Amino acid sequence: ELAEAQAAFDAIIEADQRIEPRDWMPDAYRKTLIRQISQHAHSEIIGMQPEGNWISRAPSLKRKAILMAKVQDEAGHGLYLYSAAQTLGISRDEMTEQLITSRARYSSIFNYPTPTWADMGAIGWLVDGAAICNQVPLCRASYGPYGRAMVRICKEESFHQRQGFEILLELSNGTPEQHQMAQDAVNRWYWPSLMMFGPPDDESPNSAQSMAWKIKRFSNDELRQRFVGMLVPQAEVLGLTLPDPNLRWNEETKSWDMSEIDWTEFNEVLAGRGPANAQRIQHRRDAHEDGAWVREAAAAYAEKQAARARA
Ligand code: FAQ
Repeated sequence: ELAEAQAAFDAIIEADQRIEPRDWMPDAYRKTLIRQISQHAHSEIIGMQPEGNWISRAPSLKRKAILMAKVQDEAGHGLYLYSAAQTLGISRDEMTEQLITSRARYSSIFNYPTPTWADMGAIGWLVDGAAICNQVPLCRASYGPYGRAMVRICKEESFHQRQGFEILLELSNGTPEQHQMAQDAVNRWYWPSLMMFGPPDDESPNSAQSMAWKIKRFSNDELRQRFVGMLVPQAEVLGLTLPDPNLRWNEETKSWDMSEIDWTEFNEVLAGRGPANAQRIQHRRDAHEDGAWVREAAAAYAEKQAARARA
């Protein structure tokens, strides 16, 4: 019977169709999806912090309204993704507990500080740009609830990416100081944004199986290459440079030559020793504790409504 279920699962994957929550699936497939989707959800939620830092200091009312809307979208993305993970049999409480006790990963990128307004531009352009590059193929992920969540998320990320580009364009064409501020932000965010795609293919333990299951459609290095190719012409329009003197198109290999990524820095951030790891988790933990009364009130209200419905 198990062999039959496995064969049915394999046939769905083979035919490029979707696995849905009630379908039988191998334990390892379920586990890998819970891992990836919950990490992704945590990234959206922790990712609100670096930008939240600038809501009260945005340079105009219009910029403040746009930034608030963007950060609110990120909360929404986190919620769809937690819901998608819940369809696999893990509870929201369990995922939150894993995050605030530092047992869960979230994207390395959100462990860097945001000292200037130009960082809002660099995050939109580079971080959302990398997110789109990574997530557009995930719209076709074999697990239905994940793929469908990605469709809407990608539409919103496209808007986020444009707003970041526009912030940098305006700064780049502003005063010399503003131009320099934009360039400094790009210099600080460029390498960490390349690290968002994960370790090199030959050091990526999960890739082969995730690609066989059609969760991932492209390897980490393939997507990183595609991302760099997107950035080069956009940096030219911005009048900003990418901080890699070795970056050039190689006609022979049909790929971008680039300097070696500092994988020691990546591993340090993953080990919890990045510039802002401790602060991000502390802030999330405090918010969770401060919000306890809201969760209790909501549960009490839901219970009262249910009792009324029963009466
Ligand atoms: N940071 O074997 P692989 C956003 C871990 S976008 C931290 O290659 P996999 C939008 C990896 O988990 C950011 N950890 O793993 C936004 C694994 O550890 P584990 C979120 C990383 O899963 C914008 C180990 O290294 N996007 O939030 C990172 O096949 C602006 C070995 O790696 C997603 O999560 C990293 N950068 O490939 C929000 C996209 N890279 O779990 C606010 C969905 C690797 O075995 C503001 N996720 N690791 O302990 C994915 O596509 C994949 O999970 C990868 C990693 C590509 C990230």
